[in-house]
Amino acid sequence: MRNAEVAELLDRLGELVEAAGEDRFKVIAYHRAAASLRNMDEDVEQAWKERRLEDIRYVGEGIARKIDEYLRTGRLELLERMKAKVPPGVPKLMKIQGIGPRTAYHLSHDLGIASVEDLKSALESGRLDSEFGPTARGSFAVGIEKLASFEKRMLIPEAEGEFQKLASYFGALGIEVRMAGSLRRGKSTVGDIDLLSTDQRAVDALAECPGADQVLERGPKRTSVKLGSGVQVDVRLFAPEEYGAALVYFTGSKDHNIALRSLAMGKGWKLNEYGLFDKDGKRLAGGTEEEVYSKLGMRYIPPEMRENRGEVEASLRDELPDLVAFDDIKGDLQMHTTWSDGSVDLGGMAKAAKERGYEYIAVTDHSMSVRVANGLSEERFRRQWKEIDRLNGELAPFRILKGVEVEIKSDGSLDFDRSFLDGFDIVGASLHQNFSQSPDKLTARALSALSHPSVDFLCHPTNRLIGRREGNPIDLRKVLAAAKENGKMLEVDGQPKRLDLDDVWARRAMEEGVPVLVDSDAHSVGELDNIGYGVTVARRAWMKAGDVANTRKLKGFLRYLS
Ligand code: DGT
Ligand code: CA
Ligand code: CA
Ligand code: ZN
Repeated sequence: MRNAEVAELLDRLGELVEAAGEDRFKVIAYHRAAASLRNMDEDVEQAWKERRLEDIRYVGEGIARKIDEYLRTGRLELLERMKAKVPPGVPKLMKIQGIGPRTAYHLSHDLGIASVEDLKSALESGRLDSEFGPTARGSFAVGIEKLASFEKRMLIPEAEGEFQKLASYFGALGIEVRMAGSLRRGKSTVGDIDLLSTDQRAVDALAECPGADQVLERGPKRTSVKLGSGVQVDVRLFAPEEYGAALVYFTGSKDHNIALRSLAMGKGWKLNEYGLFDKDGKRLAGGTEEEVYSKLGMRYIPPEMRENRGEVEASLRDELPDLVAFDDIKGDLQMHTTWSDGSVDLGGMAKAAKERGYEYIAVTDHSMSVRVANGLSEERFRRQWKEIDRLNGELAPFRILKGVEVEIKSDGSLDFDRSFLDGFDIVGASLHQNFSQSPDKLTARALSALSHPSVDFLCHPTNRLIGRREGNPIDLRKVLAAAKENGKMLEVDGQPKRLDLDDVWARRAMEEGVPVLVDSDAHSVGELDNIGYGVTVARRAWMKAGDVANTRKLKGFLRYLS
């Protein structure tokens, strides 16, 4: 599959075109085609060989020609020309929040600042004091900070992908390794990958791993490498009687460890990565995690809960919740098809969902004012409903709910009026536009959707894009209160770049008694798996099956909706 590679190329081209200050529509077109390539399940090279590039969504004649040139020759003339035209570092500088093409051009072309590091040292040296006022300089500094903290961390699928590759590499050598760290806890972003093993060969094997570009540290009990992708991986070696304590320690979180350690100290014991010891240094536990927790008088704590957010106390009182699991989910309530911006047709999505064992799904294509996503008019929705009715006949007892992700417009009104919206089985409302409004206005938009009689849930409430855009500054306390008052649900969107609501707010929603639904927001068959990331968020939010609306069976869910 070269889809990711070609998508990357188009994104690069889009960035350069944007940096050159050229046509906005071209920029959007390149990025949109790139996203479409990433989303699709088919191999772009295959489509190319069969001369079907233009059948790919958002790939028109011009972009098809560029993909063809690249796959034929391994390079793209236009990209090279743009690289020559755009001063060095401009696309990179534009990644800093608050720096647009013009400022980036000025910085690079006139001031010789060709990288984020350059900008940082120029700011520190005072060299820019005569060029920019204190407000602008302050916002550059904030933007640099944010970029740095974003760029260092991976989203879960990337981290999982790297882990899978490593696990099969070690597996082929007959070496068992276990995952620890933030990846095991299911955190939405992962800094580096932590592995543990009891097998002596693991430390050398990691250093010799084909993907390892750079060995950062190599000792008898620990190796640390940097992979070609820039990801750092640590492997640490422990004796079998230490392994459980090591798993606890390196799974973390640090705050969880500190809480455990002080609990041990309270008993006059010592807890570290090698085991739990009494005051004479005699080993009390260490071989397994269960043993360590149990010796401390606790139930085993699932890794997702280990954030020192009350889990230690709950475990001591034997009040840990029985966390929701993927198998509890009976239906997926947000997904897109080729009717709007998905890459698979309705029948394809429905059949794939049925094969996954769901009892129901909701198809929630965008409504008409989301033009970039090819949003549907009333008339097109009516045609889609006919197709849904036909498919429901074919796939019964599996059920496709007629859904919509209806746009909340700038004034808080919805794309469709009530009489039309009531024709849907389920209505999710969301914001995709005009985020520059004041926090009050943005909050009012969400609240007005939550008071609309036809709306069932609010989609991705903050609109964050992890690593790229912080959530909107809406008042989530008010959103929770309104959802509760009006009996609406809030979404945990399982797209790894969204995970919105996040774990902290999902937990607050649950505590306030606001029902939450967990869905994939899939735009392709493969992305139906996103729901697993959403379930992880729900587990990190301490949710039981009963706290997630779509763990209900079809009948119960329909009753609940009405
Ligand atoms: P990351 O990699 O930034 O996404 O987050 P983690 O949680 O994987 O952190 P990492 O890789 O620095 O360390 C792995 C675990 O090791 C961490 O979750 C807890 C444990 N750990 C690391 N440093 C300390 C420490 O100074 N004190 C304690 N108690 N535990 C630590
Ligand atoms: Ca880590
Ligand atoms: Ca680490
Ligand atoms: Zn959406």
